[in-house]
Amino acid sequence: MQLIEGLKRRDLRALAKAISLAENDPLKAEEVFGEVISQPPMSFKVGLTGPPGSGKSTLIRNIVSRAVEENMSVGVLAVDPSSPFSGGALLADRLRIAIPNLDPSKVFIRSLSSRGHLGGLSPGIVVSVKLMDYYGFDLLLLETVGVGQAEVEVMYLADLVGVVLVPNLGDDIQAMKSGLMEVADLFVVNKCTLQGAEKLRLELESLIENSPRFQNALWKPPVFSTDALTGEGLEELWAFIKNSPRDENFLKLLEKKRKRQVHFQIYQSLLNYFRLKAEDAMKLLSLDYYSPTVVRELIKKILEGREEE
Ligand SMILES: Nc1nc2c(ncn2[C@@H]2O[C@H](COP(=O)(O)OP(=O)(O)OP(=O)(O)O)[C@@H](O)[C@H]2O)c(=O)[nH]1
Ligand SMILES: [Mg+2]
Repeated sequence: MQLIEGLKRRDLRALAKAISLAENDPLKAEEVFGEVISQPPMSFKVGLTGPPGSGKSTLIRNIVSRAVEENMSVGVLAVDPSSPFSGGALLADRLRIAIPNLDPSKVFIRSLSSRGHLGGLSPGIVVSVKLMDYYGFDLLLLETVGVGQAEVEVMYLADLVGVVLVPNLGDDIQAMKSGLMEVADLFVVNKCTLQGAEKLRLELESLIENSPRFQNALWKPPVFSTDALTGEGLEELWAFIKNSPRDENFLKLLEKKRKRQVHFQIYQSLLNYFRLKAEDAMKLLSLDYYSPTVVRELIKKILEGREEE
């Protein structure tokens, strides 16, 4: 198949087409690309998540610039809860403006919607990340807004996760911080020139110090203060990201994370399979009440591949 040949040649147009197929027909994509992408991870994947407007895309823009300066190839996947276009398209436009001589063979940007028809993580995401991973970018950046379970879950696909926060988000941020705490390997206090930035940084440091997750852990998330517009603190953040694949403690963490990634990928893939098959099967059902017997029948039919009967 031409598309597979293209993927093997690391042709970016083939990658773009393959992702479109994953978006439109995830089960088919798993079947078609299964063998090609059944490989150990090839790209170092860095995820950024955090509240809307905290500056994730602006930080990514800076990171891409730095990486390109160092002759690295970069893939960016912006995952938007609802629209597959707004976030990624905007990011791509801004990147083109920020880096005028952007070599299209070095930088690949895509956006996907994070949620599927029936809610939960959109079935195309796992395969899309795997496809981008297979391409073997020196750096693969994933952006999701840190609101909603599906969005935060995308971060389970990343090797290193940065949670981007900004000062003065109000009290509800407290709850969110604890949710984001679960996925964070590092924190970024962005817009650090705003009032309250130092307070937020201290708060985070004490949260990390007291969090059961990091008691006796070999990894404690560092906290970076940045201003993505002026570039303050970006060198430190970039140096940290760039050097982490060579950090002994990080490599130990990564070993655990990679196992969890595989579990997560398999789990999502199973969920998708049943979700999509069930969606088809339910179109043919007309029941006014819930019946476990019917559910069991459906499971049997799906497993036997007879769901279209
Ligand atoms: N003052 C200041 N403004 C910033 C900084 N970083 C980003 N901004 C601005 O904040 C706004 C949101 O930035 P984005 O990078 O789009 O934020 P985002 O987190 O990607 O937003 P969503 O993808 O919508 O969740 C833009 O107007 C940026 O110019 C910063 O460090 N300081
Ligand atoms: Mg964004």
